[in-house]
Amino acid sequence: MADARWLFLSDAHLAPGDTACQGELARFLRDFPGLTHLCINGDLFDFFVGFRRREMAGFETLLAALRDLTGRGVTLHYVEGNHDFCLGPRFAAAYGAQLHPDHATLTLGTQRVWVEHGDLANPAEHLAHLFRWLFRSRAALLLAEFIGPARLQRFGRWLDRATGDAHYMVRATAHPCFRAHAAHRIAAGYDVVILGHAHIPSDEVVEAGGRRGRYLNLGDWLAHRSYVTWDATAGFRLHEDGGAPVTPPR
Ligand SMILES: [Mn+2]
Repeated sequence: MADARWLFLSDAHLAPGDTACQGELARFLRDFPGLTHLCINGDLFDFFVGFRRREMAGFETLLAALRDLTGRGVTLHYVEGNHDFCLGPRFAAAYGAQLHPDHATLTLGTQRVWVEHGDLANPAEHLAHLFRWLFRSRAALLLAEFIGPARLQRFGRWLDRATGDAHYMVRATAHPCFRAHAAHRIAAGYDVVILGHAHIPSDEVVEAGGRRGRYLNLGDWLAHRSYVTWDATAGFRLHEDGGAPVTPPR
């Protein structure tokens, strides 16, 4: 564990067939120095559902990169978001991923870490909550198998265009919700809470329930090229613009 180097990243919102964006992220992951653990914290894809025997088309570049990483021994955790969900056992086996439909809990060094996409943090996102519940129901999964990946993807893209701008505005003005969500977990005994979904990178000390913890928001890969790293020496660090750390080691 002494040489472990973690990378946490979310909200790339990769579009099917966009090999330029997928290629850039694939190269970033492939060339990331010393990477031992990758944790994707949701919304890697703009719309992605796991099928029992089929794969959604147009994401081959990035999926091949994930398979290459785990093939060379990198541990892959995938916390599902509100745009990529129900990935299921076939996806886990194909890409060597450990799936977390709701959240992941980790211990890094001496710190207890809670990782969650964050779409449930904002009470104003009624529609997103409804879709999360609806899409993960057994009936929806059966219906998805019937509809098939190609038609479902067209539906997902339409849904995102129809609701995306409104959701973004709701998120952008709601950062206290994400901090409050983190405070709740810190009060419950976690030391570090990592969320995504807000598309706003953030690194804050949060005091709650007589405890002191840290709230990190990954921001997004889509616009900020932001991400978080952890190693035993530097601890957690937030990076922006695909490079230099915004926060010093602590
Ligand atoms: Mn999201």
